[in-house]
Amino acid sequence: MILNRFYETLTREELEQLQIERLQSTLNRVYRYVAFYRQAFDARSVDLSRVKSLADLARLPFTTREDLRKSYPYEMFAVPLRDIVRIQATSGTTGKPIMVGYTKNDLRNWTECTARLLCSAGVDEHDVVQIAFPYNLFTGGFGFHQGAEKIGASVIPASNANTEAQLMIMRDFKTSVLICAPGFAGRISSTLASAGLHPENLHLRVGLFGAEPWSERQRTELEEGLHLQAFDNYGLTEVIGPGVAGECHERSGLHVNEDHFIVEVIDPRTLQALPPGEEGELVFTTITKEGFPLVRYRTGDLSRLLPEPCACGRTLARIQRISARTDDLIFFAGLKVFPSQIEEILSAAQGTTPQFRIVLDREAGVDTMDVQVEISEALPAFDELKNLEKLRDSLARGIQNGLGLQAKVSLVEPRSLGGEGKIRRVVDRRAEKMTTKEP
Ligand code: DLL
Repeated sequence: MILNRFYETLTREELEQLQIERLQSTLNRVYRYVAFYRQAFDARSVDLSRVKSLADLARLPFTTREDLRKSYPYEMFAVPLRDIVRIQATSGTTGKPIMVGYTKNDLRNWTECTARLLCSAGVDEHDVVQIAFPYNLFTGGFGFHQGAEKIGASVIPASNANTEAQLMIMRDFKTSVLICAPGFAGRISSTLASAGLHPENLHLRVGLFGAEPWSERQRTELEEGLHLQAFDNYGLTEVIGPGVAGECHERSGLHVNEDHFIVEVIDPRTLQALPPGEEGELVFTTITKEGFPLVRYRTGDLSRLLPEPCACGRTLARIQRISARTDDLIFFAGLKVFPSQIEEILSAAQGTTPQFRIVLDREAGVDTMDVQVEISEALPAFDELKNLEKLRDSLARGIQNGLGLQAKVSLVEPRSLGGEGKIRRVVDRRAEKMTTKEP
């Protein structure tokens, strides 16, 4: 099913014409209203009147997460706050989050984008859609909610209720579509199995999963464990949230909503554009957004453009499922965190920057995080057990309060994690246990 046949099946020439018109208008707006872009374009002597084709994009500067972090809270907004009707946020690399704003038009376009992905997964007005993404500053809950209502489905904002409550709703309300992170879907599946229930007791037929990396193996397990057809969905808060790209029934690549976002793939080292088929970092330029437009935003996500036409009939380009990231972003229990954010909390509590290591593992299908922190020799009464316990608890509390993460903190002997600068910051043992099933 194609929701918006006009835009989803344009010829390449028609699409590029539309993109360039929308790009020009975006560039003029950001130059006029966002100081960051005015300075960045002026520094490169960009003449906007000479941006006449998509190839000219390459002359424009990139925008990075660091640029957005520095613009906290509102400096990247391209309209006055009175025109902003929604604010969402993503966690920053350190300290402050990245705030994004939507105008009424932005919300309309975002709704259209997620509605398209729901439609391409076969969701319609007869479906009961259960959204098990949190409804908060994170974009997953609200983003899909709007789209599912547009389709006319019956939407249940189950949000972050626990797996037992999700299952009860699912069974009693006859949920047919589940939308959440694949890791959480795995936990729902495990809870179902441990309750001795068969997936046929449920009425699920479609799952839209995303917001974190997952594999084909996880797809198979979720399909077996929950009796549904699973679709991959990709997006990021800075660009809009969910709705940037998603799979159609062919399930071989995610169609990018290219009438709203121009996608490029670049070599993250040379920053040069790569030809279709080659793996590199995804870069997006928004071309309809009013509140928070972005030019050449470096996502840190590695993927490739799939050049062949898709059998579904859509002409929108496809990207392959995200293979990895260029940075050390950790995906943990539905949350995203950079080691630098943990470091910041540890140093604030300890008064010094401690050596630390983050060990990620999986026990009984659930992610665990152990933050191993070297005790400073300067700490008074290092040998007093009570002091150590206090320190450990206060670090764990700091991580919980600051980042919402439930992590175990282990205090280890000075210099036991290795010499200065040699520590492997993150040890992820989950890959070999990347299964949604109980061991
Ligand atoms: O995760 C938006 C979203 C919500 C997408 C619901 C899909 C479904 P952020 O919290 O800003 O936004 O995180 C964005 O998550 O840069 C990727 O690294 C990762 N990510 C998102 N979707 C996928 C996916 C939302 N399908 C960051 N596969 C992105 C792999 C994904 N990684």
